[in-house]
Amino acid sequence: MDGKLDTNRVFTAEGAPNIALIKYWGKRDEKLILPQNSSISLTLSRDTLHTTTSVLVSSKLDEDRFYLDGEIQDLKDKDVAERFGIVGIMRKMAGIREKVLIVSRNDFPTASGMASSASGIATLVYVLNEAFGLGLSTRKLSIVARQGSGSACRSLFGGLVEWKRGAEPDGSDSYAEQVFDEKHWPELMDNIAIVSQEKKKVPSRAGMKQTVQSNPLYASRPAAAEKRLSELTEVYGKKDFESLAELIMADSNEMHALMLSTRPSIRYLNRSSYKVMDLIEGLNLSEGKNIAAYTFDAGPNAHIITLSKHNAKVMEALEQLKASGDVFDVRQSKIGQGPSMLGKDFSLIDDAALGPKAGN
Ligand code: 2P0
Repeated sequence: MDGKLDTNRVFTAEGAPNIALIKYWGKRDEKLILPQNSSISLTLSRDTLHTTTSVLVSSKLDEDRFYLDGEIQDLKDKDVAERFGIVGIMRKMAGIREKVLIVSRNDFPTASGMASSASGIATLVYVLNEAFGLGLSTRKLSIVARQGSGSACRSLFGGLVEWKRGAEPDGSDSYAEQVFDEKHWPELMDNIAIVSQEKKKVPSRAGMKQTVQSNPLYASRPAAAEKRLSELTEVYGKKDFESLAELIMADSNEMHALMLSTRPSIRYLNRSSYKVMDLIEGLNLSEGKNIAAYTFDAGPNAHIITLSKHNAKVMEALEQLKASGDVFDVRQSKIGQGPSMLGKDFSLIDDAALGPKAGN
């Protein structure tokens, strides 16, 4: 039994997922999580989707404990342990031995290709930096987060964020960096059309390894992604939505084509995902220009990037797919900021009992 814990020392932070516009799908180092190519993403608004994480560090805890969405996690489970390794890395950096109680909550469907691991790990690394008194720069935090889950490093910044591939074998130059902040293009937004809340069948980690190892088409991917990334940065700077949309859809389709042609074939998109693609392409055709772009992560849910002035048309078009039962919810998100600390009132750790507050 743990002794009485001082809940005045709870630290709480909030962070958000990101949606990659140029995708990361393949590692060159499995352990350090070093990618084959740089990637770039938009951080979503915490008003729409967020992770809240509370941490208590105490010598009175006799073991690390981690609750996710109200359920205690098995830290001996391989997948959990791989991601939780960042706690050990940060504890070592801080030179402390105390155990941690972590309570984390997502307000979006976990493991449905909605980047919950990115949001969760970025928020955890951010709050541990405070709880352990480390004072690391956001760049350093992105290097730690990367080792928990690659895409997590991008959620440490707001706006348009690049995860640089880097070249060093120790990963010291493979970090995330803000390219444009969220104020650069405030009209830009992401409508997330939820077509499924099922847990994905193939975890990204195993899937991308399979693609790199087995797919002869993969050879052309890293250079193509780097080229597209620099084009995207340029058109984003000029706020050229027409070109941005082309690059976004091309990169999503290229990644999903590589998944499809992996052996054994990996298919994350479902019939409803294809209907969203048809709908957006039809809308762009009828408008005579691109007013929206679809992009998909390792899951069937569609992210529809558009501008606020076109949003009513996009939402109206999506009504058709709601009526047919293909889309059952749409979450609208602006482009958001990186994580931030919350006050004591937001603590998810109960004052009396050891564990999450009721309802978490
Ligand atoms: C991305 N995805 O760039 C791509 C697009 C999914 C499709 O990063 O093994 O959870 O932990 O580094 O980051 C999902 O993979 O994989 C991902 P690990 P991660 O957002």
